[in-house]
Amino acid sequence: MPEVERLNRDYEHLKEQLRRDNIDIENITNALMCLEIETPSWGYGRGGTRFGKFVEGNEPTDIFGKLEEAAKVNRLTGIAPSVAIHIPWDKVDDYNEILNKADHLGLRIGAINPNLFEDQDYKYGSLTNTNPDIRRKAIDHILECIEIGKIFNSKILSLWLSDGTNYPGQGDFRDRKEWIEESLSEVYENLPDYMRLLIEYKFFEPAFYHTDIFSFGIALDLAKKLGSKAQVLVDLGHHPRGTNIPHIVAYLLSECKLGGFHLNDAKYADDDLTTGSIDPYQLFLIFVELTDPRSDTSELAYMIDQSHNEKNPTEAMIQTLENLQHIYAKSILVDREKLKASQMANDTIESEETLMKAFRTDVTPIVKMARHKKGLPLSPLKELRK
Ligand code: PSV
Ligand code: MN
Repeated sequence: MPEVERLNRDYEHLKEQLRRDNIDIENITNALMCLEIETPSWGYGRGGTRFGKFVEGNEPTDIFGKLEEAAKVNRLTGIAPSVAIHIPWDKVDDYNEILNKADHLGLRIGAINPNLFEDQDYKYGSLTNTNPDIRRKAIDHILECIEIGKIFNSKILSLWLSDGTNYPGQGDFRDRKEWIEESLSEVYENLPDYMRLLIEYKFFEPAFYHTDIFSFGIALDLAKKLGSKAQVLVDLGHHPRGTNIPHIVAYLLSECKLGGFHLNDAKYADDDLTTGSIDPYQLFLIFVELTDPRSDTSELAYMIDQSHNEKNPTEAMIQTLENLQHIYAKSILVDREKLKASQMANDTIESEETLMKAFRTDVTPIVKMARHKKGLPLSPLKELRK
């Protein structure tokens, strides 16, 4: 049977099944057609570990080649029209060249990521360095990134601070807190109206004793002190094992302080693996919070932050997008009224069953129909490998 015919049959079958639960399949298909996920320029290069890097030889090394890969991904999936950049990894003399290239490829540049972790001057911290000249240099770099963002009309300045210490007594926690607050105030004052500052936290690494912005609580506190244009960025790999990330997401949403995600998956720490590869159920529970009718996600930035050592980065990117489409559709299937009723009645089994029912539903026909309606290949990964 031809693929489209099979799809129509499976879609009608699922439509009927969902109708019995008063779910309109078209709403989910339409929602899926609107989903957009940003891919990172750095995710198209070959990743590595400190033990080595295995290259195939055909990975792009500059921003222009990376944009071509991103365009391929967007052409095949239709949901990744923007690309995040990292400065200075993507530094060029004339940013209009990036602008023109992106435009030509049907892409736009999304979040600008300053890099405060590689320069030799940052050995003992960037915004928290005891040397005021180095703190100045770090602030100036962020301000430069705001200027670069203006060229692209970018709505997001995405800040991750690697600052921390390795040994007890090495740094003064309170001085460092003050320096961060001072620096970020200056950054905040220089943001154009349309740009938001997203503060990314990370439990540990590269520092092992303490990290200045190690938790969502600290990022939230900073964002609240700064104002409405500052929000928190949740990188899924930046938590201690066992952390309830869906709870963090719900908390931030209820405070209107969830700015965006760095999507990936992890088995141990910041593994940067394909999103949904290790714990798809956790990803589902995160999306259950995001698709809760009370959540305002209109400005939320879904961004990928992955690094691949053995997988081909472009293939891994498509796998991630596919996983996200499936999980997103499943999360919309949750019967919210039923869930609320069972929660109010303290019926734990029924609450969990309500989630499980949605999670177990095979939404492949919806994902494929959303692609079909946009004139995209039904199986982007297969198409790429042809
Ligand atoms: C740090 O681990 C991080 O998650 C930040 O977002 C950086 O910008 C990115 O990874 C670099 O790969
Ligand atoms: Mn990240």
